[in-house]
Amino acid sequence: MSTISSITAQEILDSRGNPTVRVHLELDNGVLVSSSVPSGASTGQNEAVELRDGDKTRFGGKGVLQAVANVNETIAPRLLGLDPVRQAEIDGIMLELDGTRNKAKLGANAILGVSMAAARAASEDAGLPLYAYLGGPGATRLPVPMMNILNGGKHAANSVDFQEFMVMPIGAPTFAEALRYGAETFHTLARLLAKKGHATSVGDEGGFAPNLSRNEDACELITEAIEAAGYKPGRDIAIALDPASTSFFEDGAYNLSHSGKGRKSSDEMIEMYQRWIDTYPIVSIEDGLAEEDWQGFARQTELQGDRIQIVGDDIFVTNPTFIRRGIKENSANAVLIKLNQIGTVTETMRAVQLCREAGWRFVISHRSGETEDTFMADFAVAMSGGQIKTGSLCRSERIAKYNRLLEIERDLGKGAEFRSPFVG
Ligand code: 2PG
Ligand code: MG
Repeated sequence: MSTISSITAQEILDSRGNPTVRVHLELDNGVLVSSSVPSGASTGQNEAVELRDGDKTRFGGKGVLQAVANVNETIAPRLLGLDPVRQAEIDGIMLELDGTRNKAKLGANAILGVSMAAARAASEDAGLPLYAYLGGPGATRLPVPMMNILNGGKHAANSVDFQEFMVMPIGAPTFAEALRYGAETFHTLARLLAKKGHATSVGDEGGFAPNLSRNEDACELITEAIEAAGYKPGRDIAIALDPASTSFFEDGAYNLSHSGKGRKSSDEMIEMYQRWIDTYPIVSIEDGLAEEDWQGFARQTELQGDRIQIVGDDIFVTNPTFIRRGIKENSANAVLIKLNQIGTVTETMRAVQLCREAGWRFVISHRSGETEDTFMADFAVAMSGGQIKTGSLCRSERIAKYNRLLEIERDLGKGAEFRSPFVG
């Protein structure tokens, strides 16, 4: 048995140039690992608290020195001497030390950094890759990627209200091929945009961020790009959306102000999605409605849930309490799973378990602020849900996850599975 001999944290930068937490954890046998915490922009109100210093003289108030100090001074002394395989106990001690409902005291960024580092140290100590340690010998399923190739909303400064337009290579035979389908479509979309006189600069997650006159144009352009890249829309490559509509829900209505399309009611949004589903090869819509709009979610699921995947992100915030309510109220049929929304590996795994028990799907997801840490790629294979959302086909903080999945697929060799949740 090896035990934790040191835990230290430091402030680093994420992909948007904002501070975040990196934790270094060492075992008494010399195993040394680190983990870095991601950070979101379109956050749900019930997410675990990301502790920021608020000191305007540093990083505009976004520093994380307090979270770093919480790791070094409060968390570390309590965990020294523990075996890192005792993940649930380690996470439980941190929950107890924090004592709040939403990790407001120590910060979910402090807690998650340690939680992920413990898992990684345990896997190294066991001589197993992280996915195999967390998922066991059954962790052989590579996820189908949702690749966000056109950005809007809070992730870009353009005229598109909806945050994410993603391609999903549902007909690819392997993960490596899925990645190639996506990359080719991405580059074809660049040429198409340039030809039509649009900008080809990218947003936070590496998708293009053109100024389009209608949100729907994004679906049209992507469908065109899929075809021009030599694929059949809907068979080889489908479309997934994350409007992130909490971010434009104001006074009880959806305010499409970026595109100047005015305000829409919940029902009007659902009608619009219906039209889009009938027109474009859409298989999944995440946060098509706002986190407060539980009724709208249930209505959309009732009307469209047998045709497409309805994913809840802001509404569930990876929190078993909200997921349970969603299951009871039929609010969706899938959950977006983000480690930092809930703040520990153990609780994230419990959220995934709830989905499995309810027969719901789940998608392991990055945040718009990422680092070179690839924990979530291994986590997606370990959880075997068959779906991952980790951005576009450029920007190394996104590509690092895809490259890690390529390695895992190679590692697994003939044992690797790649099965779309939307085919057969
Ligand atoms: C989302 C995420 C990730 P953010 O809404 O699903 O794409 O965005 O990290 O900004 O919350
Ligand atoms: Mg989302």
